[in-house]
Amino acid sequence: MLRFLTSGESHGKCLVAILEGMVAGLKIEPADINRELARRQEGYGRGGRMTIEKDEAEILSGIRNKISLGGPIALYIPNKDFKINELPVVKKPRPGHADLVGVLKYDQDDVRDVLERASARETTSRVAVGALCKIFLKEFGVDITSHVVAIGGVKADTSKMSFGEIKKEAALSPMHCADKAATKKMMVRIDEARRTKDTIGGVFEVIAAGVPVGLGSFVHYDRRLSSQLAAAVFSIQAVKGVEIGMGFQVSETAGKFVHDEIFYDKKKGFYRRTNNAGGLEGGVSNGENLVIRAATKPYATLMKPLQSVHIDTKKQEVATVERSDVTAVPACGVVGEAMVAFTLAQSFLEKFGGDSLKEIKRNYQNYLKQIREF
Ligand code: EPS
Repeated sequence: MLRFLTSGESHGKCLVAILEGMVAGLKIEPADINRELARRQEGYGRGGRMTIEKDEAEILSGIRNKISLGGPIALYIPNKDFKINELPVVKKPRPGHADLVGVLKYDQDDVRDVLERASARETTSRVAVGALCKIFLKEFGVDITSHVVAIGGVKADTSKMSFGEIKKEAALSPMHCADKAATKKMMVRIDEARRTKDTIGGVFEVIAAGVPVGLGSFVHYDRRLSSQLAAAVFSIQAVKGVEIGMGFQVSETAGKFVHDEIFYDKKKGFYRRTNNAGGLEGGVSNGENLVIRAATKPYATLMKPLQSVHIDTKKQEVATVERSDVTAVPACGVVGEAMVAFTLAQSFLEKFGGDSLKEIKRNYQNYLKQIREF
């Protein structure tokens, strides 16, 4: 079973991740991990922290001469802004953040003891783990990308674009948005939110191409790939909604416009001309691209703070103001890719098994033969 743990506080010494269950024999280039970490730091609308940090992972164990050994892989990412012991106490919880529920639940008298771990800085570790999973999935021809499809109500139109075009255009956009005109409007929207000392959320979409038919299962609720992917993406800080394929729109559209008709070609096998299902039917991947969208709430630290209550005096006061982002949806998309990559890697290992890359590839090829000969 593939699993991972993360540790670390936003302004602590470092962030740590351990990925356990990865096969032996996988070639891992540290640059491939660091490139993903750099992508997570991008995006117009970020706060000052991203100019301080240059996230880079050091591989502590599990890899020898750039090849995975099959044991746990431990990653260490130092924080440049390491000042957790000097930071002031926080007494006025921010509405929308984990601040208040955190102090109540963990019986703390300083909100800092909560926010340091609740911070989305933790997603750095997840992206490092996701990068390892992406390297693994690449061996099977799976490619994952993300793009921002809405910010503060400004929507992108990418309906006519292919996976390749979206990936290329999103990489060129300061918003990770594949629609050039929308990128500009989104940046104006962010400037406006900054000016009014407000924050905004948005929607990102993760697409996985090259996923074979048959990952996940309809036989039991916790084996559905759709529910595993939704849970993984829902676990990202600030996410308030997750959709697959056509998503909520299916509820207002007639069946004939929703379900993807089935075709057959000797070379391609079974295929579809549309992908409203987002690559998932019956909780199982159907061989089309996986398409998962997530909506994030506006970020909880407002420079013009909302009403709150001092946790000691119980007097009405405005919430604490911490350095933060106006928006971070492009970064959320990169974290979404990582969570999708981890979930797919888990699913690959479960279906095809094996302790070495060679073994799982052999099993995978065998399965592809079964599908071809069906
Ligand atoms: C983040 C680092 C944080 C914030 C953000 C995400 O840096 P700092 O708190 O030092 O300014 O920019 O965290 C939050 C939005 C949050 O609510 O905690 C990062 O590395 O992504």
